[in-house]
Amino acid sequence: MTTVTYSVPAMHCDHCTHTIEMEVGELQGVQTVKADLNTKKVQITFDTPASEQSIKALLSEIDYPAEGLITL
Ligand SMILES: [Cu+2]
Repeated sequence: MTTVTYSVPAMHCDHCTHTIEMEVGELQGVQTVKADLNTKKVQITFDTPASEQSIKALLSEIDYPAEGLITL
């Protein structure tokens, strides 16, 4: 299991966090998605077949591009 945290500056309301959590959560292999509106960060845990690449591609597709990987 891998955990990544991305900065997603495009999120600006509860609708955004809901969309992100729903769409990314549907990706096969994704275990949990937590979008935080205050910090504009999304924390995702995943296993194969999901990958950082597929998650970032999906975020771009739904117009919430990940601007950076935050290393904890
Ligand atoms: Cu919004």
